[in-house]
Amino acid sequence: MPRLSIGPNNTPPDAVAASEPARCGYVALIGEPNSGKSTLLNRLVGHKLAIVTPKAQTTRSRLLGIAIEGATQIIYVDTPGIFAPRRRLDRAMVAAAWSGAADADEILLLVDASRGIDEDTGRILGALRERGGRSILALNKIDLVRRDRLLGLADALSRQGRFDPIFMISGLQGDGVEDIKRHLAASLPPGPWLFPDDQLSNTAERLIAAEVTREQVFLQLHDEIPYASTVETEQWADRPDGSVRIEQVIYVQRPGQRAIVLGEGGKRIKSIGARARAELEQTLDRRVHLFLFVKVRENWVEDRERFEALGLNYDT
Ligand SMILES: Nc1nc2c(ncn2[C@@H]2O[C@H](COP(=O)(O)OP(=O)(O)OP(=O)(O)O)[C@@H](O)[C@H]2O)c(=O)[nH]1
Ligand SMILES: [Mg+2]
Repeated sequence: MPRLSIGPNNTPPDAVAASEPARCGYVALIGEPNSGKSTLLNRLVGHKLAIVTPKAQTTRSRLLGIAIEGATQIIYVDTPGIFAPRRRLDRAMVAAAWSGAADADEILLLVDASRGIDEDTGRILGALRERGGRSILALNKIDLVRRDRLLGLADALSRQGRFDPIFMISGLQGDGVEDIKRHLAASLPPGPWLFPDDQLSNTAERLIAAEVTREQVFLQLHDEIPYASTVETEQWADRPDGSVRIEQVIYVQRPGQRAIVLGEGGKRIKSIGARARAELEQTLDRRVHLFLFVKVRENWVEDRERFEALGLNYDT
C-alpha cells in the first residue's frame, strides 16, 4: 500500500496542473455513532484506513484519509460519532468530532436513512443550526430503505438545516460515492496541495496498528468489553528481513474482563491476534510478528496517557 507518512512530493502532476488550478481542502465526516462515517472514508480513499464494526462508538479519534480527484487533493477527516457523552472518554471523543468539523472547509453530515432523525442526529442538527452556515448532507445506507421514505427524510432534514447539496448514498455498496467526490473536486478552495500526492494519511503507523487490534476486540467480544478496553502499541521493531515485530497491550478494567479477553485456554486472544496480524500484514504490506498482552488497569478511562495514545485531548 502507498505510504502513510509525510514526504516531499506535494504538487499536482504537471499534466493536471497545466489544465486546471490546484485545489485542496479538508472535509469532515460527522454524524451519530454507527451512521457509516468510517465505511465511507475508506471507500472515498480507496483503502481501508479506518476501522469499522457493527457496534456504535467504534471510532475514538480523528483520522485523515487523503485522496486525489483530478487537480484536487481532498483531505477527508473521519471523526468519532457524536452522542450525549457521559464518561470523560465520551466527552473527549465528541469534542474531537466537533473540532474536526470546526477545522474543516466542508462539513459532510451523514445520516443513517434506516434510523431517520433520532435523538443523536436531532442534537447534531441543532448544533449545526447554532453554528450557522451550510453543510453537505449524505443520507447513507440507502440500500436498506425504500425510495419514498428517503425523499420524505431528505425533505424533513432540509427543513431542519441548510444542506447543499444533498446526496443519497450507500457507503457500503458504493452508490452515490462518485458524486460526492466529483462535487468536492470542483468546489474545494483553490490552493496548493498540503500533502504529497502518494500519501494516504498522517496517522502514525503505531496508532493504526493498535486500531486494527481494537477492531478485532470490538468484533470478537461483546457487551461491555469493547467499551471497557483500549489497545496500545508498546514496541515496534523493524527487522533486517523486512518484517516488523509489534507488541501491543489490551487494557481492560477488571480481572473478569481480562479472563474473557484471554478466553478458555487463551483461545480468544489467539483468535484476536491471528485476525489482527492478517489485517496488519495487508495494511503495512509486510510480514508482521504480533504479540498481545492483556493488562488490568481499573481506571484507564481516567489516565491521561491512555488518551494521548488515542490522540485525544484529556482536558475536555
Ligand atoms: N447496509 C449498510 N450498512 C452500512 C452502510 N455504511 C455502513 N454500514 C454499516 O454500518 C455499521 C457502522 O459502520 P461504521 O462505518 O463503523 O460507522 P461509523 O459512523 O464510523 O461508526 P462510529 O465510529 O461508531 O461512529 C457497520 O456495520 C457498517 O458495515 C451502508 O451504506 N449500508
Ligand atoms: Mg467510525
